[in-house]
Amino acid sequence: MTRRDADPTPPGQQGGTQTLERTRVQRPRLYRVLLLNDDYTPMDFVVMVLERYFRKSDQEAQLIMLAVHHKGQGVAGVYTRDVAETKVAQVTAEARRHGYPLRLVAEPEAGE
Ligand code: TYC
Repeated sequence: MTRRDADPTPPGQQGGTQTLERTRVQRPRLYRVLLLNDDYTPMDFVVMVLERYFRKSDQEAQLIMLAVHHKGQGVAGVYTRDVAETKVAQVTAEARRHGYPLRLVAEPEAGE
């Protein structure tokens, strides 16, 4: 792309040189928000969190909650870093308000 305003040529010498500027954009790296199992957080609370904070349907939320309950952890959602960290903070705060030990972590997707 040529940009007149990026051309460092002083006034009066214009017309000789133009600046060709190429801009490369990169996709932001993505982070998984992992939900970790524990023995005390009620199943209904985890399902509510998945629906309200991670926009899962009731059916999806039940499946993810049960997978975490049986396997120890599972993916609640995948987001850019700021969004992932905000969700971890918001859900952790909500769990603590209820007195539940629910834990979540954000981790970069493999290979990134
Ligand atoms: N294991 C919990 C129970 O039996 C339920 C649970 C599921 C807790 C998923 C946390 O991330 C979690 N009440």
